[in-house]
Amino acid sequence: MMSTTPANPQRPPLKNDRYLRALSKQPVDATPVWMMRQAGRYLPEYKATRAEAGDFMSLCKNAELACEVTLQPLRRFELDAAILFSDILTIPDAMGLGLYFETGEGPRFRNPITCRADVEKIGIPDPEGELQYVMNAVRTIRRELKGEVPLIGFSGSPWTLATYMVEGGTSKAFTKIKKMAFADPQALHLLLDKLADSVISYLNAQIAAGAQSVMIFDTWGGVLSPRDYQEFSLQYMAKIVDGLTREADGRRVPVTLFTKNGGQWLESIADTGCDAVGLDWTTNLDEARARIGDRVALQGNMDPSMLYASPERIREEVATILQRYGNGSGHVFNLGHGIHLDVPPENAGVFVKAVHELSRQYHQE
Ligand code: 1CP
Repeated sequence: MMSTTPANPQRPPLKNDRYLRALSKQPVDATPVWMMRQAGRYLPEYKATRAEAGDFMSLCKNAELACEVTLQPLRRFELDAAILFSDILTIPDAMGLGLYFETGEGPRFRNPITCRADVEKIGIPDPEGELQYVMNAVRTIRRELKGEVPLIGFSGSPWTLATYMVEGGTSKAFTKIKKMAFADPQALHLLLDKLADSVISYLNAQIAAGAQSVMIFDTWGGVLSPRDYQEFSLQYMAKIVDGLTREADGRRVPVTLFTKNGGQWLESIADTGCDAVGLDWTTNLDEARARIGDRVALQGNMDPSMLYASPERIREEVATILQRYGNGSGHVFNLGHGIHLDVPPENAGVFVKAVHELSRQYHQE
């Protein structure tokens, strides 16, 4: 049937929809590929724009510059998706925790959560209020993409956000948040519930502003025991999946859940009702596909450190991963975690090209 919807000049039809098709397991001509952290410090042009902005948060808060750095990797490589340039810590910042970046030390909070009273005080940020700068970036990027490739919106998982909020920054042992989990679980549940509600309204606002797919990063879910993962992380991601808008512009808005080190829980992650599960490199794609069958699509899963290798070795690894997934749609190629900041950009180019060239044989009919 012909569409009767008038064309929206802000939202032209997609020229390359491989990424969205693969997430819905519709046939594709080649496996789509993008890279976690594809905009970032491994690109000299990113460093230049960041210097122009001053610091990282000023870059996130300037829609034109955030759009510029989102598009930079797409000018170099034939990526099949763009990802919003922002950070997962925008929500805790909007909750009043005072995010700042210590040079070379990663994110920090001026006012971390230390007790139940702190949790009780925080509210749900308004996505078109304190977080409007993120929605402005989404609107600008969607317009400037001109329908070339889809735009991915994202958020952190409640558990992963809570680790930064309670630890006060990045952590190795997660003792403060685990102390809260085991000594005052009600306080942590209250925090996770507020975060889940915040993520739902934040991602739905990103979708309304133009994000065509969303991804939830659960970077630290893998530090929990199986039971605690279910209780403190997965339960809240399932609540988010339930609360998300799943269609926009007459098309499905696919949701990808990524738990780093979550390979042992693939079945339960798939059971949340998400469209795709992101994998790091510690699970083989053939085994993952055998375990979850055709229930969801899979995203991943090359070790990002492979991008230090020779072009031949990178191509060989891409070939192995494609072969493990096998024939048919349902695979979005990616790194198993973010690209490292000292990777030569040419090697990322070899990787992206190899995925397109070597995958066509798996999409013959
Ligand atoms: O320029 C700089 O010095 C800042 C480095 C940087 C960048 C480029 C940070 C600080 N955040 C980002 C952008 C970012 N972060 C994006 C968009 C860019 C893209 O993908 O192209 C995304 C999706 C994120 C998500 C993010 N931030 C995650 C989840 C994904 C993951 O890598 O596990 C996490 C855990 C963060 C927290 C964060 N923000 C910044 C850093 C260095 C970190 C990680 C700190 C840590 O290891 O604990």
